Amino acid sequence: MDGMTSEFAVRHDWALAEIEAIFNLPFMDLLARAHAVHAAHHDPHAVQVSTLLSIKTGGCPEDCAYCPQAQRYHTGVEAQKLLDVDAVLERARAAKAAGASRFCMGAAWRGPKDRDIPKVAEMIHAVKSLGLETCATMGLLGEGHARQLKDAGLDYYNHNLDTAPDFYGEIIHTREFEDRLDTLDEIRHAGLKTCCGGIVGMGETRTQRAGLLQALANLPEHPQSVPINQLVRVPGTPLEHAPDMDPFEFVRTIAVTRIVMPESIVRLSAGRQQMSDELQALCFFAGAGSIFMGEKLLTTGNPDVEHDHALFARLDLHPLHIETESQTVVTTHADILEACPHVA
Ligand code: SAM
Ligand code: DTB
Ligand code: SF4
Repeated sequence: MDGMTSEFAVRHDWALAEIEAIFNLPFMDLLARAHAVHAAHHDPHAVQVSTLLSIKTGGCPEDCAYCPQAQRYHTGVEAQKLLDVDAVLERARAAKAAGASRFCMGAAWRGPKDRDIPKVAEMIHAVKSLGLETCATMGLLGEGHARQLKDAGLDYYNHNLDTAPDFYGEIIHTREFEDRLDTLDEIRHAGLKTCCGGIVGMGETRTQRAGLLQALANLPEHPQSVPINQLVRVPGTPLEHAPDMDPFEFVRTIAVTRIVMPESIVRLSAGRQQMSDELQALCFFAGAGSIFMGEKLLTTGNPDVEHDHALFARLDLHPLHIETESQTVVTTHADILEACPHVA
């Protein structure tokens, strides 16, 4: 295999030292290489747009040190019951009108109970029939859950590894890294697409960031969607005073993700509200091909939709065109301008 071939190949046998060596490349070389991989596998002018909705907020029994929804931390997030289907549909229609092609529903659960599944299945079915791709993130899945969600019309399930195996124990104590791998197996075996990534900026080392990417890239299949979240430091959580991370280190993380999982779509995920437009442009160049659009993530802020549309226009980016079984999703810039005429 020559150098070019191996650079673009899909591999599942990454050694930590190899990933660290990519991380340590001179910044410009790293970005050039990541962009070449990006352009070889994807349209670098297209960005997949997802919108998030918290369908069950707060009151979570888990202890994830980053999370504003853990009951045990005093973050001001009020616990709410599961939303009803009509409320979810209203938000999904608005997301579609703003240009989203995927709608992701998040629940602050350790995992769903058997009795929750029919209610969530109804939501998934309703959202899917709008012509949107569907994604759910609800924690650990029990026996048969993934299959029932798939049958309801779910396309993706999001379940993150969050951080490197050797840093994980400093962040979460109420579930093990292996529990996450088990849920990822359930997702894959049910025929769902996997959305799986992690968080950076929690005080981990560069080697540990490489360790997270190694764990992701050496899964039996690369997740189709890889969200890279920058920690949103929420007052009241144990990580509210986590040290600043150099923004260029974040760009490096996007670039290395791009290189080690060349066919996956890398999402520039949480933390965009804290980033400049220029930093986001570097992330798109380095291989980010997806964002969350909408004023809120789950409980924290996200850039204004108008600002994102204007950013796309300034960077000559356009939303990724996605054909669903039911209909074609709004995708062109002209469609968006029609739906939101106030966008310049
Ligand atoms: N409860 C489910 C679970 O933990 O899998 C689903 C919702 S949970 C909020 C989904 C993901 O959001 C987490 O795995 C984490 O990666 C991300 N997340 C949560 N709080 C965050 C924060 N403050 N900053 C960045 N990412 C965060
Ligand atoms: C993911 O990796 N990031 C999203 C989504 N998957 C569910 C969640 C980000 C949450 C940020 C904190 C909040 O808004 O509560
Ligand atoms: Fe609960 Fe998920 Fe937050 Fe962890 S990340 S505390 S499981 S809502």
